[in-house]
Amino acid sequence: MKSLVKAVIAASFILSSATAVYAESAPTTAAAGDAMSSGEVKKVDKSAGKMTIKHGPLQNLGMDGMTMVFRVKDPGMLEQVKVGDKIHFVAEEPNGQLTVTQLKKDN
Ligand SMILES: [Cu+2]
Repeated sequence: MKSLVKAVIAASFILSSATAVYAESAPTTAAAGDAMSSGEVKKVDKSAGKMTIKHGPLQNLGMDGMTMVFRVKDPGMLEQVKVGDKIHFVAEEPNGQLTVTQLKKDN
């Protein structure tokens, strides 16, 4: 009887740890496609088509938080924001040029 109890306890440990691993990995995979990073606009340079962003971690680029210059995919993005604005954005690196491809001003 004791060995049966041990077997049941062991089995439930295996099941619960397997469930925990699945629960941790699933949301990351699902959200990876359209996850936006947070940032603050530090400079807008319309003539160069660039903006400087103090950004949080950029998971898709494997980059930690820092302040840096980005190109923008659409020059109109530079009209939507001003220095000091808090934003959410997606940056990609299509031709070795870090480019903001999506931009949303925080409310
Ligand atoms: Cu950076």
